[in-house]
Amino acid sequence: MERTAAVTRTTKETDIAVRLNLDGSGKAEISTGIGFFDHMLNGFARHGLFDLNCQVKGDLEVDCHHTIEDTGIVLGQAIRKAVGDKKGIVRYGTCILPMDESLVLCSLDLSGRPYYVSDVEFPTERVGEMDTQMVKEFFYAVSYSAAMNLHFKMLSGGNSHHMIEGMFKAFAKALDMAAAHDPRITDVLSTKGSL
Ligand SMILES: [Mn+2]
Repeated sequence: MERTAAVTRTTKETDIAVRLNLDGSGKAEISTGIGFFDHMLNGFARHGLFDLNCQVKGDLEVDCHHTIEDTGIVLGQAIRKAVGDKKGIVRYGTCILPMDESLVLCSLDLSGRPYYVSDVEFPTERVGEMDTQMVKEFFYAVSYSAAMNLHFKMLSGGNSHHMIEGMFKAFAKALDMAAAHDPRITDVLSTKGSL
């Protein structure tokens, strides 16, 4: 059975609809109004082999902040819903991913306890229409709304586009690993008995 979730969220600032299939094949339909952010979400779906439909209408006349942060909230909610009771899944996922000169580490735990840690600083303020400050806001929102412990370390940085793209792809592959089933795990992988 495929693990899917559909989440919508409407506020005075944004109108967001996300459909996610953790057991997909990398099909993405993304429209956020921010070209570079679309490029990142496409990479997330493709490299995590998730199916992701993400339709966002945000107040881009203000700036990109609400649109990107709120997409993180809704994507996190969809991840949390799609992983469900977490029975039989690996729970932890880690990826070290190269993107030309950049090398990024992402490690996460679908622990039920939100925590976000990152040492990443970007050399430029923007990539396209996206403020690089919003990378933290996006992943922080994903981490608390998915209730996951999420870490990033930039082992080697350089070009902001490469650094951010490496983060989205490493996150996708780490999440795919954490959400994967292991036939040896018959219940929830925790000595507490729940996650
Ligand atoms: Mn690119």
